[in-house]
Amino acid sequence: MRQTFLDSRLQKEFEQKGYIIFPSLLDAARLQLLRELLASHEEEYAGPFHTSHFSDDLSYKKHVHDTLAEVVFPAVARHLDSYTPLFGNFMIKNPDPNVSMDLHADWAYVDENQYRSVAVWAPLVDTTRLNGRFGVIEGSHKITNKVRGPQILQSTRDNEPLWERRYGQLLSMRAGDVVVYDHALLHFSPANKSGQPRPALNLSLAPAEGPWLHYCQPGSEIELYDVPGPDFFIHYTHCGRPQYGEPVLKMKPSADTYIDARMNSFWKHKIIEKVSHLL
Ligand SMILES: O=C(O)CCC(=O)C(=O)O
Repeated sequence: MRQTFLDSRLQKEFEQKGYIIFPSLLDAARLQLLRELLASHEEEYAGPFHTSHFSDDLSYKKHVHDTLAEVVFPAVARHLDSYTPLFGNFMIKNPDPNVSMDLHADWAYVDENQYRSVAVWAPLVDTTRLNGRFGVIEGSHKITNKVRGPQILQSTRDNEPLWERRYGQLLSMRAGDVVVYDHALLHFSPANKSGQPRPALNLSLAPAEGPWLHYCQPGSEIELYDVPGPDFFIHYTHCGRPQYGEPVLKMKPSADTYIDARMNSFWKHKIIEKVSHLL
């Protein structure tokens, strides 16, 4: 497997847990630039959960992507083994006691049999018990499916609240802290009950040399596309067929089984991992 982190201890921890937290990675000057960017698009942030990813305003999406690539990426890149930004967006969770982000793993951006792609998630305010912290299921990146994308179901969706309660942990993060997580890691965030918006950013990174890919299921089959670069995602239509390129492969959705059985016995994976050094 191609390495993600330059430091071998970080690499080991990342392989084990599926994420690494970097406290105070974004300094005051960077946070200031990001808050200015946020303020400059205030009219966009309607609805309980806004992500620039699904905006129809291409210049807004591009402005967010370009600024995150310029401001956030260099701070993270020095820890990574030659990664490049593929797509950056805002994640703004407005106050609404009934809207949470359900458990999910992100789309796949690379062939995960050989490479790992990562997301950088960073809140632009301190996160608290009330405003929608970022939660993870540590180690779950080892058992999610490698074919992931819009409309491709990973699970029956019957048991997700149970897995979240049983295995989930909420990360305590302040403005400036960053979590770098494997796109295959299951994560979630509870509702924002604070009365104030909780802005955050998410920047997807992949090995610089490529190749990059995208799976989606616009109809009855899963389609695989080559991704030439960030423009592919900036011009992306809301969960539909990508605007650029032709599918290079089509697959039956049953090519991957649901993760329910693996998740229901996830505790076994945890125990085996804990004692693996004794075996
Ligand atoms: O910002 C959040 O609350 C959730 C973020 C998330 O799930 C994601 O970036 O995939």
